[in-house]
Amino acid sequence: SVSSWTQVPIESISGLSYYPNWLPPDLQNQIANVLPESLFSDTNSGRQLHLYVPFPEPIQRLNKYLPSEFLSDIWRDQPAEASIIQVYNPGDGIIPHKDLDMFADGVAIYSFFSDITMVFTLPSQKLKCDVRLQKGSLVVMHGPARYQWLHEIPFRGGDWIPLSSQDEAASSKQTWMPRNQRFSITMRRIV
Ligand code: AKG
Repeated sequence: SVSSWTQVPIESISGLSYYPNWLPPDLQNQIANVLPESLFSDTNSGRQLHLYVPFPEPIQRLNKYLPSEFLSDIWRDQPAEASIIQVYNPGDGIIPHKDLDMFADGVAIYSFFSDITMVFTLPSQKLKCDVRLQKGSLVVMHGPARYQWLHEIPFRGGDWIPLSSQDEAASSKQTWMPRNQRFSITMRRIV
C-alpha cells in the first residue's frame, strides 16, 4: 500500500516548483467573476471548462504570473494556448496521471477558493510527495515532474496536514482539514 512508500520533499522532484501567495486576491476574484456560475454548483462533481486562446482578459493575465525562468526556458517566452478550469467540491479528486503528450513541456496550475493536497508519485521507486496547494498559489511542473511523476488529487472530503512546516516528512503530528469548494486553472501549450 501507499503507506509503505517513501515520502520525499518537493525539492527532490526535478522540475517541480511551488509558489504560495502568488496571485493577488483581486485577480483571483476577477477570474472567478468571468466564469459561468453554473460551474460552481455544489451538487455536481467534476465540472470542467476547456478554453483556448483568446482567453477572457483576467485569465490571459495569468501569463503575467509565470516564473520568469519558466517562461523563458520552458515556454520560450510564448503565452499559454490552452486552459482547463476544474471545480472540486469536497470529495472530488483526479486520478493519478501524467498530462497528455499533445501538451508541450511545462504545466502551470493555479489554485482558487480553498486549499487542497496534490500527491506526486513515482511508482517504480515507491516515492511520494504531498504538495499542499494553497488558495492563490501556483505549482509548475516540467521535465521529470511532468513526464515521469504522476500527480493526483485524492477523492476525499479533507486532507491531513502536518502541524509543523519544518521537517514535514518526519513529523507525525497531523491535523485533518476539511475541504471547501476549490477550483484550479491549468495553463498549457500545445505541441
Ligand atoms: C490536470 O488538469 O491534469 C490536473 O491535474 C489538474 C489538477 C488540479 O486541479 O490542480
